[in-house]
Amino acid sequence: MPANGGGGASRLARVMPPHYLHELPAQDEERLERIFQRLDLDGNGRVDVRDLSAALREVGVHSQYAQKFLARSDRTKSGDISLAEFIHYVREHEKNLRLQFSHLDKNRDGKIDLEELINSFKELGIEISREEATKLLQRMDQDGSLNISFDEWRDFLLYAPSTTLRDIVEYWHHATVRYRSKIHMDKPEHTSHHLKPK
Ligand SMILES: [Ca+2]
Ligand SMILES: [Ca+2]
Ligand SMILES: [Ca+2]
Repeated sequence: MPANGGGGASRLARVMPPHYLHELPAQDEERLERIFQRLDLDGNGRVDVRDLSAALREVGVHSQYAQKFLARSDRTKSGDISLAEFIHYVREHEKNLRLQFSHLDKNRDGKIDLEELINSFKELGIEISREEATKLLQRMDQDGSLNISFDEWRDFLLYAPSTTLRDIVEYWHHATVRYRSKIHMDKPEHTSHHLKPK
């Protein structure tokens, strides 16, 4: 096995149970293209900080994260993001989100429940009440199942500035508006890819 090249996917396959690996690369690319097209408000094939700020406001995330997202994904330093830059960045970001998700999902059932959430905070040295933890969980829990699936985790943390648990928690607190209610109000196609079998 080569020391560096191409190890990402196979490494994931070894540490992740099958339900962590449900999405095929082609589906994945389509999903990211759809997100990009929604972001690109004037349809010029580029996403800039204005597009990002608008999208973030819509999901209740502070627009300071728009600049951070741009800084991390704009590889050419052109001040905007092409589809290729977007896909490249988000894939890497989601891979890291997946690893972090698996750390929190102690019993490996593919969901983060309230106990797992409280325990993870504790490990981090953060004291959190049950009520507070429940509120955080509900912000991310789009389908009201009282736990967090990987898709919910991934969609909610798309614009998180890093995937360390500390940064995730800080971002989570900043994402003030209930994500779920917003999604249900507009753009029903946003959720359809979860429901529609390919
Ligand atoms: Ca660029
Ligand atoms: Ca679990
Ligand atoms: Ca859920």
